[in-house]
Parts: sequence; C-alpha cells; structure tokens
Amino acid sequence: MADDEIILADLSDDELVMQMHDDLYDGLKEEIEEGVNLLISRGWTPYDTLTKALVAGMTIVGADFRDGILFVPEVLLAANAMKGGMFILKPLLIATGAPRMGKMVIGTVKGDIHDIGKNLVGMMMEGAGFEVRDLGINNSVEKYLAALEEEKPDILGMSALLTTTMPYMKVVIDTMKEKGMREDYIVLVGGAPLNEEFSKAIGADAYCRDAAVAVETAKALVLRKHNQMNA
Ligand code: B1M
Repeated sequence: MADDEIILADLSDDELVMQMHDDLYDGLKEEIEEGVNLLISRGWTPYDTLTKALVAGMTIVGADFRDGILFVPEVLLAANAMKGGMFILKPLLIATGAPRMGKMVIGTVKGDIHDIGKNLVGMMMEGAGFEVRDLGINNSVEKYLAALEEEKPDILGMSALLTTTMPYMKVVIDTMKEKGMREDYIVLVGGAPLNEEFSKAIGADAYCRDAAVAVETAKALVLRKHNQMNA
C-alpha cells in the first residue's frame, strides 16, 4: 500500500464527505460505495448520505461541466460512481415501511438521456410509499401513453435536463388533452432547466424543484384527488 493512500475508514465524518465529493469528481465508484457504507454504518440516514455526500458532490461536477473544466467522459464516470452509491441506498430508502400512497409512472422525455435526477425522484417516491414504474430515458409520447393505459397510475412524472428537450413535455400533455385523458392524472414535471412558470405554461399540475419537493407535492395532490373523489 502506498504511504499516501487515504483510508476512508480513518476519516472523520466531515473529512469523509469531502473525500467523497473528490472521489465522485474522479469517478471512483468503489470508493463511493465504500464511503456510503461507512456513513450508513456510522448511523447516517440514507437521506442525509444521499443529499450531503452524493447530490452535493454531483453539484460540483455539474458546475465544472458547465464551465468546461470537465467533459462528457469524466461526467459519465462521475454519474456511474453516483449510481453505485445510489444502488446501495435504494433499498434503505424504500425500507421505511411507509403505507401505500399511490402509483407513479415516471420517465425522461424523448431526446434526453439524463436519468440521475429521475432515478432519485423514483427512489424517494418509493421510499415515501408510492409504487413507481420507471420508463427510463428517451420516452416518446406513445411510450408514456401506453404506460398510463397499462399502469393506471395516479401520477405521471416527466424529467428533462436540456432546454432543447423540455418542450417535449408539452407535446405529451397536449396529446393527453386531445385524447380526453389529461384530467385522469396528476402531471408533475422536474429537471434543472425547468421552473414554475414553464410548468404552468405547458399545463402540468406542478413543478418539482427536487426529489423531496416531488414527494411532498405528490402526497398533497394525491390526497386532494382522493378527497375530491370521495366528496
Ligand atoms: Co448533461 N447537461 N449533457 N450529461 N449534464 C447538463 C444538464 C447541463 C446543464 C450541463 C451544463 O452545461 N452545465 C447541460 C444542459 C444545458 C442546457 O440544456 N441548458 C448538459 C448538456 C449540454 C449535455 C449534452 C448535450 C453534452 C454534450 O453531449 N455535448 C449531452 C446531452 C445528452 C442527451 O441527453 N441527449 C449531455 C450528456 C450528459 C452525460 C451523459 C455525460 C451525463 C448524464 C448521465 C446520466 O444521467 N446517466 C450528464 C450529466 C451528469 C449532466 C450534469 C452534470 C448533472 C445532471 C445530474 O445528474 N444532476 C448536468 C449539470 C447540472 O444539472 N448541474 C448536465 C444531479 C441530479 C440529482 O439533479 O438531474 O437536476 P437533477 O435532478 C433533480 C431535480 O432537477 C429534480 O429532482 C432531482 C433530484 O433532486 N428532478 C425532478 C429531475 N427530474 C425530475 C422529475 C420529476 C420531479 C423532479 O418528476 C416528477
């Protein structure tokens, strides 16, 4: 072992989280997995581990990608390392024993292959007691509609990370209107380039800034829908 090799287990919590930000930046999947396991074994909640170690680290990656310091291959490695950590956290986030809240179909829109945020939303929704059918990436309007027919969910969730793909959400919503099925579903949208105004303009029920907001919004709107149905 080299003298300068960092032993993650010897680091304090704060040092470990900083090191995990560096390891995520460097796309070191095994180190990220070890870091996640260490934080959990030290009593960290899965949610804090996710947000403070992984999501915060990915924000740094995002800023340097934007500024031309990191390029696609490095970002892919970082994304892969993040997925390794998320894979460990997923069952822990889900194992909250939350009562069934409803069902959601979620997918990234056509032309867009970003899926980390969508996956996080799916995980958090499952953790909150929702059944989730994840359609993956690059979804056409036909795929969304087929899944709605098949699953009969309470909620349709759409994710877009590119300014060029976010308008496709309107294509999906407009098609739902044309087919007379828009009012049957709660439509939630999210993704870094979106905002409240855009969500209103395309006729979605709500914009969700992050996964936690998605869960809170979903709970509130499903409750409202059930109350209306029982009235
Ligand atoms: Co891309 N990319 N990318 N990328 N990428 C962005 C989005 C970008 C902002 C980077 C930048 O320039 N700063 C930029 C978009 C610019 C724009 O449109 N204005 C960009 C670009 C340009 C591109 C390419 C075009 C680059 C190229 O090829 N030249 C290309 C496009 C490919 C395509 O989709 N057709 C591309 C490719 C890639 C990779 C493949 C390398 C990789 C994706 C890997 C993967 O996802 N499997 C990648 C990544 C990783 C990023 C950044 C760095 C990080 C995205 C991420 O995972 N964030 C991103 C920069 C950034 O966003 N800061 C960037 C972490 C994640 C937890 O956050 O996804 O925002 P986020 O999700 C949040 C919320 O938005 C919300 O909750 C989530 C959790 O809290 N949310 C929802 C998201 N979806 C929701 C759905 C909901 C509710 C809430 O439904 C109910």
